[in-house]
Amino acid sequence: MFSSANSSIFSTGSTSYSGLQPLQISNTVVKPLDDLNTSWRQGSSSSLLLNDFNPSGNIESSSALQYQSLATPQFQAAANPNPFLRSPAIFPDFNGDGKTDKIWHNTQTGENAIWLMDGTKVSSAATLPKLGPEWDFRIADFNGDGKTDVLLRNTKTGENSVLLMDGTKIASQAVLPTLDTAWTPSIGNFNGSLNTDIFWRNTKTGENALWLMNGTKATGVSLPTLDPNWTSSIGSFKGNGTSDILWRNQSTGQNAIWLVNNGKATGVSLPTVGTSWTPTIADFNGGLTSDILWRNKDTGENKVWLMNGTTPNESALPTLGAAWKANISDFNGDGKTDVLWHNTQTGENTVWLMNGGTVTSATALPTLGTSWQPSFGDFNGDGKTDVFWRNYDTGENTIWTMDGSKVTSTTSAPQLSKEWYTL
Ligand SMILES: [Ca+2]
Ligand SMILES: [Ca+2]
Ligand SMILES: [Ca+2]
Ligand SMILES: [Ca+2]
Repeated sequence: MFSSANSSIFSTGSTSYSGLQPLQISNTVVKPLDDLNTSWRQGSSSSLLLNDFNPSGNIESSSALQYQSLATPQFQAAANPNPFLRSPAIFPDFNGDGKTDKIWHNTQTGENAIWLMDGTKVSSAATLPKLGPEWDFRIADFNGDGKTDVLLRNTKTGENSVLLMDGTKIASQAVLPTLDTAWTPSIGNFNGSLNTDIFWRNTKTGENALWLMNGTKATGVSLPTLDPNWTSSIGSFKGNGTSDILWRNQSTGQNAIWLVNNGKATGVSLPTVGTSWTPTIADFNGGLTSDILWRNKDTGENKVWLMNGTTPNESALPTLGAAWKANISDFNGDGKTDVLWHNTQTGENTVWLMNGGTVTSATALPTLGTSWQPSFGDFNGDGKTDVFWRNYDTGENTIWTMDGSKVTSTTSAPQLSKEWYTL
């Protein structure tokens, strides 16, 4: 969700992965998923979801291929005070060491790879098995062990599978029920267990549902229907750390929040904001609840809604021209999200350190040519977000280790030919 998706680091909404090619996974470790599918009953979309899944309880998916048992969960010391910034469902961390890892997809060969990172070094690299080009993916942590897992979704057939990861190995994988391709998944945590869950939205019918996950087991819950003009982002507005849903009506500019508790959604209306504005969920005051950054794509205006629960308190921010793209992260490690602005026409970069609705400093960073695209993570585990730059013309990679508004080191990472895309 970074790069094209990186404007919505806290949003695992359906738009977040739009720039990604499907994840294809090759050969060695596991059987092809097609083999697994035959062991799981096929079902059609919403009827399976709503009738079979709800409300009668748990459906255990086939987990025929258990290659190894999961390691005892080990949580690293929390370097950043904000759990959203440490989440392995937001920043990939396949070995749970608190250092962001990289996931790669080769858009020509369909190969996939993982780099486990230790600061600016690649401590371990491995290839993942292969699947067809129609597979898309989301990162999550379905078993709550602090290690990133992967939801695979077949965009042609509606098949779904889960890979529970342990470093570069697939610890187990399982096939989940098939859902019609109109259903789009987002990752959140809707019941307060450590395991992340799946919010499903049907973009044709407007139906909504949750799959509460426990490892490879899904419990389905249906939610109210909302017409398809409404698009969802996942946030956390209640203050107990679990996920809620921010809704925006793309044709009217209306906004609303669903507070989700115990599988029930309670709707709250927010003020209407004109349709040229785009929201990004963040946490600018470190209150551990979501705030909203609004950017106007036509005028370049920006504003923050600091949210007190579901009540917005608006602050205007400086205006930046339309070529500037906002990327939110926490570059000084204080738990309050900051903004790195990247100008897609000039390659200029500027970092805003934020304190609530105030820009406490705005600092120009080095300019890189426009072939370089940023992705984000805390690669050395010090709680401060670093920047991974990839040159999509040459295949070069460079890491900026960040300390607030300073780039403390610029280090080359191994080169990968340009058709490799990174999350
Ligand atoms: Ca890691
Ligand atoms: Ca996991
Ligand atoms: Ca910060
Ligand atoms: Ca760092």
